[in-house]
Amino acid sequence: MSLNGWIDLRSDTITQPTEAMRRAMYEAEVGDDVYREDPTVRRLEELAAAMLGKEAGLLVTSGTQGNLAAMLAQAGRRDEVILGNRSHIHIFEQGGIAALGGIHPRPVPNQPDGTLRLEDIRAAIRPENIHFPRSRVVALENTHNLCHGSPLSVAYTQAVADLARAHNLRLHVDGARIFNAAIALGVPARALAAPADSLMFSLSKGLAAPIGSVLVGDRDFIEEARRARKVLGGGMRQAGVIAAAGIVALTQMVDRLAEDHARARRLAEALANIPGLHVDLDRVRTNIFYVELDAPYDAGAFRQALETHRVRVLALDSRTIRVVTHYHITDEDVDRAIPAFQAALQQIQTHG
Ligand code: TLP
Repeated sequence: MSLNGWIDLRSDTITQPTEAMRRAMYEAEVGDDVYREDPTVRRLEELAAAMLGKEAGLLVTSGTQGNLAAMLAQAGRRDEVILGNRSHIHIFEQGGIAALGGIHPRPVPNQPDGTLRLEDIRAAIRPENIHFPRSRVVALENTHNLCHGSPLSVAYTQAVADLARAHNLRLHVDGARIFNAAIALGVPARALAAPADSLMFSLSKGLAAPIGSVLVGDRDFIEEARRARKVLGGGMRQAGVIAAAGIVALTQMVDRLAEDHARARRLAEALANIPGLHVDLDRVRTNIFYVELDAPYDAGAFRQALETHRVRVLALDSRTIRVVTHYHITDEDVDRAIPAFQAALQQIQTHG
């Protein structure tokens, strides 16, 4: 079901709530969640915690708020977080951990597969010294958005957790797309979450809920995160209307993510065959992939040309576009998109 005739490959965030979600929202039993009196929010939080194998969960308004609340709960002013130089927290969250939390970011290079090398993490951990901030948290991202939607394995996540713990640091996972990672790797999401002290995942991306992410972790962490969420303005009242859609997302929309991965794969393989476009097929593992354009093609012009065919993508820089499959991208949309990419390239060749 494409949206208003558009094949919108910009992001899985554009997905709209399913009929079952809209019905559940309408029927949701609600209360004041700041008083913890919303039964639907509590049900969602318990379900999320159980699915991720953690003690407790906390509904937050967005992935950005979830990551920030997790950092505020685990690090203070003058502390440091070790994170990837291409991580969403570092690139796309307005530097919120520093701006609002006084937490210093310590970026280390993301490898092409989204990992941070263990030796780079080790080297970034601060020894006790009056000149240095104190290292408190290591943050990973799974799947890794800017690193080709790569999933990080259980073994790798465990290795980072072991290293972090040996130095008294905590491990946070930005798991906005953790269920995509689980499906791509063929492991339960709880196995990917097990090594982490805190994990955020999104309801509002591939799972198609309209709003919300959930933080999971142990009870003490969740209580701190609940305080942090409140100061960030995220203490919601009758939030059961949001949580109801989230419950549908978790019970009905997880397994189908495999279809998004298969369609991304098919589209990526077709685009890789178009002269002028490059896709690193080895890296196409989930629902996100990147396409590089040969010089002198310009990604911005290409994006515009694609829109004349009612296909939308994101241009990341002058050579790179991002393609994301999701609930509203069907097999027919993939069939229609392929000639559109071909035609758009010809258009910018002729006019550009
Ligand atoms: N990602 C969005 C944009 O912000 C780039 C997208 O279209 O992919 N962590 C990761 C890994 C994300 O990809 C995102 C959103 C977030 C956190 C933030 O989630 P929201 O948008 O709910 O604040």
